[in-house]
Amino acid sequence: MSGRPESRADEGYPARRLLVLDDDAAVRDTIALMAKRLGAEVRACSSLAEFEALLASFAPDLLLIDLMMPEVDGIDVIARLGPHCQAAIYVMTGADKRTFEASRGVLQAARAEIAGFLHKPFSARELRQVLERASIALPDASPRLLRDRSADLLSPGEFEGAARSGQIGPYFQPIFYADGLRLKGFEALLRISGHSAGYFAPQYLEQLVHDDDLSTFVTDIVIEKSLEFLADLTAPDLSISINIFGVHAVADGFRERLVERCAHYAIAPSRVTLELSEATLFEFDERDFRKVTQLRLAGFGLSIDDFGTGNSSLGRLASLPFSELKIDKSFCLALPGSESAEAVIEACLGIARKLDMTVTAEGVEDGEIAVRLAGMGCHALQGHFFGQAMPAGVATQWVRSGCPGKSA
Ligand code: G
Ligand code: MN
Repeated sequence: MSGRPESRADEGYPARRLLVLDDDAAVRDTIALMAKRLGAEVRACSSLAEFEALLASFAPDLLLIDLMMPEVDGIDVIARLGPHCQAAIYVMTGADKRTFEASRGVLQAARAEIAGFLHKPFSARELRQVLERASIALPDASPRLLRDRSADLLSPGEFEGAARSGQIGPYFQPIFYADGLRLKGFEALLRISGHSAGYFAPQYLEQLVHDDDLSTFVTDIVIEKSLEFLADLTAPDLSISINIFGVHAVADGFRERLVERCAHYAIAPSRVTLELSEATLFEFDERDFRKVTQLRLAGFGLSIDDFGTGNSSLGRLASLPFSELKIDKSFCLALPGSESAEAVIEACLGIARKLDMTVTAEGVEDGEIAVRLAGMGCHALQGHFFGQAMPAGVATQWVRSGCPGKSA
């Protein structure tokens, strides 16, 4: 950083239009000064009336809203913005940590699209990260990058059409060993080609959950394309993780078909990990337990995905032969300031150690968190810091050229 100008506007980041709502004049002035230096255009205000007027006249693309103001309730302000607000919303507060975390939970529950949270006092560097993140509109950008995407959303009929015509398939996101240097493999993530730049809305997953025929069709494509991708890589150390709905994993004939497809591509089952969400476990009965155990006995890795968000009991986790636990990204994203997220991650690592499971942390967005998670004992790391999901051809080229841009 030494001697570099503060402004990033000259490095290809489009100027941001930032609107700040805070009752404290000193905070408003400081943020305005920091943001201007970073090349953003700034307006700041302290009342709801001014805020709403500026929202219309200034048309900000980034909002920074204080949650603790004597006369305005930040949570209500955000609730009033409604789903059509085009700006990325960042909230800030100087509340104590647990209140801050609870507010964050309330906001996330009420409105999924909060772009980020800043705990006061924050540094110019933290603000810079916010401005930069909001500026880089990557195609596979995290849902935290805010745009109202409802206009892009395919109707259920269009979605089914896209799936049936082969436009829905896997992109591949890299997973690194915790040293950050060695590639472990990829996770196959569903994306729609040629539409919404690869974004996959939660509504589509819902549709798949409710349409067994369509989800079976899509799952078969994902498995086939993933195995084909892995075979093409011609790198026998690399593995692939595939998300599977519980109902498919335990369906009659699934294991036999998967064994046959792996044999077709000369891929050892141990290189294929099936990810089942923690919530799935809750629905499993005895027959399902047997089917899942048989998958493991056939040599496949079994991963419990989004761990920490479902309702599974530790007893269930212990009685199934999972080989990997994937800590849900919400905990890793919250890690910088959240003691409760740290507690959950430590508890996950503790139980995994006892049950002889490896641990992969998802949602690793910066190097400091990567180092911290590695230090805590995670085996593998996945997230935008290491790379976004890429189409098969791009991912193959990326591996062949030595994984450029791998950061740690
Ligand atoms: O449910 P599962 O854990 O398989 O979901 C993975 C999802 O997480 C994908 O949609 C992927 O795009 C997203 N994702 C991957 N890496 C990151 C990251 O670093 N940050 C965030 N916010 N999301 C990520
Ligand atoms: Mn997953």
